Amino acid sequence: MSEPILESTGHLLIDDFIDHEECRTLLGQIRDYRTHSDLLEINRPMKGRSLRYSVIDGEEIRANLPSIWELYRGAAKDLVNELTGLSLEPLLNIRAGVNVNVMPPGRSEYRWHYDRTAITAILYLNQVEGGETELYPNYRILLKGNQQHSRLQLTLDGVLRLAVVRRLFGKRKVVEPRPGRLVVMRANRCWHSVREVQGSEDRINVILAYDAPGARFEVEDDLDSYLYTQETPKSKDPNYAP
Ligand SMILES: O=C(O)CCC(=O)C(=O)O
Ligand SMILES: [Fe+2]
Repeated sequence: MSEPILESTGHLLIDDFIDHEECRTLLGQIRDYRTHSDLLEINRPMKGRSLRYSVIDGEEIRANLPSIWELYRGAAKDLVNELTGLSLEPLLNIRAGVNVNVMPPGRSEYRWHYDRTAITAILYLNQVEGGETELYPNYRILLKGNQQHSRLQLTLDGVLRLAVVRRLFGKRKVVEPRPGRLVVMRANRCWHSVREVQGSEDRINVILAYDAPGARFEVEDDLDSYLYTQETPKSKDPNYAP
């Protein structure tokens, strides 16, 4: 097993995880899916960068996009475990475990956030103008276990969100979407977002999330309705338990 380099770097970029031909095949399958199913459009205005994207959730992927489902449970999982030196698994929460994000040009962007999971891999399927992922790897000071939704964690997160603190202590990485490119990150410690998509083509990528076997997340229900439904959220920031 290789050294768990991810722990020190917080993220890793791998070009050509899959080749361009495979990207075209997956894009074709997503295009076919879209001819019979409407995408779910999510619009959550925020100060600064908002969340404006469309998504195919994991339940839909399992039922309709078997190649992506297999990639999630096979090759991508194996790579993640090799990179982390851990035995992580796909999430029990299938809807959140694997997503296709579709971001049309013009107004799409993805707000700053941490993911709920230990590891997320982002697989880009095409090249577009704009739509770069911005990340601050290993930026968060994450408390242990059930303190992760404590007042102290909220305070720490609030301090790290300040632009001045980010400038002083953060190391920002900018990743441009390229077909076949994979970014693997320690997602609950990596502050990340997506810049507005420009040009004329939808930005399409696959989000693959992993965690310890049987992991459960306190923020689950509220965060799922924020990310995967058009319901009004119960809290302004459901990344955090109220
Ligand atoms: O599309 C990206 O580059 C990142 C999306 C993201 O952070 C997410 O879906 O949680
Ligand atoms: Fe994310």
